[in-house]
Amino acid sequence: MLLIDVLQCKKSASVPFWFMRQAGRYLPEYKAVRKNFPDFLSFCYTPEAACEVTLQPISRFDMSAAIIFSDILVIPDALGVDVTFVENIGPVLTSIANKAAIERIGMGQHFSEKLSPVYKAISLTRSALAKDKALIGFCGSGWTLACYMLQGKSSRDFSEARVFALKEPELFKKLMALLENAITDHACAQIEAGANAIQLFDSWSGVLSEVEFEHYVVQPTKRIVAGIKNKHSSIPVIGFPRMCGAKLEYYAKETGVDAVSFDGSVSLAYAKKEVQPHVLLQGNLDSQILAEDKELALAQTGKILDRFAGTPFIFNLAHGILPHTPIANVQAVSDMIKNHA
Ligand code: 1CP
Repeated sequence: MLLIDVLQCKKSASVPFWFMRQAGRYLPEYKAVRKNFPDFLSFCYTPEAACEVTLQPISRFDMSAAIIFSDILVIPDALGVDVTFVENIGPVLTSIANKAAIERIGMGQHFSEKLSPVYKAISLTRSALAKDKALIGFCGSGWTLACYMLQGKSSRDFSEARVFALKEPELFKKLMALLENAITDHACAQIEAGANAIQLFDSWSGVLSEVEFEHYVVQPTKRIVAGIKNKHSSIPVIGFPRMCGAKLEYYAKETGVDAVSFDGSVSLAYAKKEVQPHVLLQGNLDSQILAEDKELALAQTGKILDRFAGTPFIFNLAHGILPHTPIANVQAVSDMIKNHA
């Protein structure tokens, strides 16, 4: 598996690539399956459907890895939080920003039973996927899951979640400890079902101050990575503290992740100079450029490849593929990466 070889720092002639949200609404074959499930979570919990859409982008674009079709919010769902996905709004959760609610949620037997369809989807997908392609499992990391659970919905700055953490430090600590256990458990179970690598999404790390970033992102991630490695020492972990800017170097040095995914909040020069000496890099084509302008996307892809090809590197986007992205643009970028020698 090219992706795993590179994550284990083996020399390779070609650049592995995959795209965040590579299974999604920009593909007509995804929409055809999606329309059978009015409820997004029941789609995630139907192993055959999740397996089918996980494989769709690989058939079209021949990426080096598939990422299991699921969502980060399956963890709050399995912990007993009420989670629904509302069309054109996104996730809506019953906020747990009070003592009684935090004390009510927990792992128990229910947790792994609820998530068993995800593990079934992983084992089906691993069997169906070509042997040279890696299968990536994933989880939201602690802060990002806490954001949705405390705020109850998406937000630009998650100010209610931040304020809760500052005003109720003991309750927040309790919630984060519970999440760290749940995330470690879910990551390990995905590995045991057949995932070859794990990505931890900390999508909302960019709203935090330096001190908050240390306590809500870096230290929890460090404990989660140690927990995963304790059981599965050879499985690579990729961390994605989205939009964290120059805090990325510290995250890379401190958390124990094997690789970091980076976005446009740092330059290619910064990533190469400050981060690559510590961990492998994955990134960072702008998703909007990919959606809007094929020529620009190819020019940017060329710049990224010129900078990083020949070093251990995984090509990816800065964030997920947008639903209006033309298939031709994804095809052109994929072809360019594959033909880059
Ligand atoms: O109907 C649909 O098609 C809903 C869109 C959708 C999809 C395709 C959602 C709702 N989730 C997903 C799948 C998903 N989510 C994957 C699949 C694997 C792949 O990449 O192909 C992954 C990795 C995720 C991860 C995820 N979900 C993140 C982390 C990455 C990121 O985008 O920052 C987050 C924050 C979520 C929450 C979520 N799920 C869906 C929505 C609309 C949201 C909210 C996003 C927000 O708050 O802005």
